[in-house]
Amino acid sequence: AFVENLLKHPTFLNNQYTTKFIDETPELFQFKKRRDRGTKVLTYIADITVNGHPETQGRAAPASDLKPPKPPASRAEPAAGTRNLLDAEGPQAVADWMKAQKKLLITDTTMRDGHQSLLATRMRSIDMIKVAPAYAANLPELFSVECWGGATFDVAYRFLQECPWQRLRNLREAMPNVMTQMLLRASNGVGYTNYPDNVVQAFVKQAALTGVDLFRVFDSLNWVENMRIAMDAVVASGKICEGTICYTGDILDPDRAKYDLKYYVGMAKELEAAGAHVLGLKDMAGLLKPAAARVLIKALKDEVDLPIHFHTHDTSGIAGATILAAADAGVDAVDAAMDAFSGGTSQACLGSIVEALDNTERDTGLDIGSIREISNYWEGVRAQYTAFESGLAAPASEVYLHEMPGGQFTNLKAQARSLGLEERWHEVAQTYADVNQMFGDIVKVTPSSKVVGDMALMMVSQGLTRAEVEDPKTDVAFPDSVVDMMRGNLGQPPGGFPETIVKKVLKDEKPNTERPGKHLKPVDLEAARTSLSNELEGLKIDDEDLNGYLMYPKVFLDYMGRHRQYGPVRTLPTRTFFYGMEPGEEISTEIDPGKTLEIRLQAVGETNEDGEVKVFFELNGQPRVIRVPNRL
Ligand code: BTN
Ligand code: 3PY
Ligand code: ZN
Repeated sequence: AFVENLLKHPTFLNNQYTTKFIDETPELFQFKKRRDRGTKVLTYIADITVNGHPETQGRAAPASDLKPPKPPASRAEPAAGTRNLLDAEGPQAVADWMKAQKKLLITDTTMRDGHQSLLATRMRSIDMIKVAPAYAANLPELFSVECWGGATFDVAYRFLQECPWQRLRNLREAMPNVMTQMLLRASNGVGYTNYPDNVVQAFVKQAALTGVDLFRVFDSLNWVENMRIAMDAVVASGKICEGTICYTGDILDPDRAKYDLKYYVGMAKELEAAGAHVLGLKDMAGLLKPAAARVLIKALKDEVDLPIHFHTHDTSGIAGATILAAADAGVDAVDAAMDAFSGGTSQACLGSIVEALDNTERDTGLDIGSIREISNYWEGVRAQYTAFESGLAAPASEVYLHEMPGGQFTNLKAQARSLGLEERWHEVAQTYADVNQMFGDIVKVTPSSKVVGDMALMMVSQGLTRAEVEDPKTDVAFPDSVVDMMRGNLGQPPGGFPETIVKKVLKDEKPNTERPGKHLKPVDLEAARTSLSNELEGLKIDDEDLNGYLMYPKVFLDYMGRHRQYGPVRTLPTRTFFYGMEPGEEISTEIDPGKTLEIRLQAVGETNEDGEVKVFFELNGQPRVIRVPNRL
């Protein structure tokens, strides 16, 4: 029961760290008193200074003398880039342009997959927005900047107390010439479950309006049927639809014949026919080996007419070799992360790829000096997030055994640790592989990867083997996510799920083998807007907020509750946000465009008999006293 409850805990449902905040401080949500934004921000700083931030407690802290990182200066006015081409001539023109390039095109993933895979997705918007002008000015030849979607959407609301839409809007403004890119889980949106078709459509429409130029659309079971709603919506928005294959197995291994070359070429053709402008090849675990990349890229180039955009992870340590092999075989674009956010479960090192191709036929044309400057900035950013480092100390060939996606690896490890299974990690890895086989050898990527992870943790903690789970005579309480997937609620893998496991999980219940969205009623969007407005005391709800609420109703409402209490904390320096302030320290924070608060912490008082602490500030030179409960 313990494991069951833990697995159902909302933070685990979303593969994130636990937070004690909502459970332990319900009174904050009932807080009604109207206060100005300055006071709210001071209240936040006072609270964190006295009580600490729940997410960094007990974790390694950054060096006490760490300075906020300085972004590099812009060297020129932003030169025209891919974004200008998209705006002027549309998505097909960008696809044609890609194919006509000799140079290898590069996407920088630092602002999305880089920190999702290395820092549990915890990078705050301000750290991105500060460096965005340097990207626009100094690296206008980048193909795109991946900066939105995947897990970043809910983590922004849930853990960073900021609006993901505002992040996108600000980045778009600061980088007007380079395409922004997002990761979209097709009918699962940026969530973990299949949404009604009209919710997916509304979400895509809004994302395109707010600032996404290129949508990488994938399905967690590689089911093209379940990608059409999202792909059609992207095409309708006028933006670039990157229909994406998720790579698993090993095309050169005759024992993994389910995912052979023919399978991938077939899927690529389906995606081309479904209207993709670009073909994405998403190797989320980093399983594509160099020799296999040569074969696969060549076959895809021969068999489909789309430009190919390759994404991989460096968990095994040889992603760089695979990228160079793919470049040799004619891949059009690849993903990499800025040096300071590369390697391990993240992407390969951007600067090293640029150097490796320097003065070759595939020379990227990117300026290595600008890359170094930007990476130096990211190095300073990363140092502020030591609390969220959960890294792999060395490359691990074990990834070819378990096939965990880079974004899941560290999270699953953290979950294993919290279940007391840290010493048994290699057993978890083996069991993850066993569960994959038991489920029929499926693609493992959010959300299907989470289902496999839930099952593996449950089996290791209960000491169950695959044979015992499959034995009709043993009684097994399956995690909810497994039941849901076997019901067909994430769609169908190639060939369907094995009958043995479906029967065992569902007993006499019949699974749905049609597209899940076919059976979901459309949401009445205007009714949802009205009821949300009513829950928020008549607040006017714009389309961005409505779409956030439709993806994550509870997460969004909790965010709004905290926003009312603490105001705009998104522009606080990262150190202040996670650790509060020291007496004598001064910071400034721009709470609205042009409205900057100068904040100085004077002193922190003693806790009085009511358990309250007075915190003494100067706000723009005026003394202010804030009282907060001491909850320690
Ligand atoms: C979360 O992690 O749940 C949201 C971040 C906000 C946490 C606030 S900060 C001040 C107060 N003290 C806590 O322990 N939690 C809240
Ligand atoms: C996500 O869906 O968040 C992923 O990164 C999948 O690889
Ligand atoms: Zn990835």
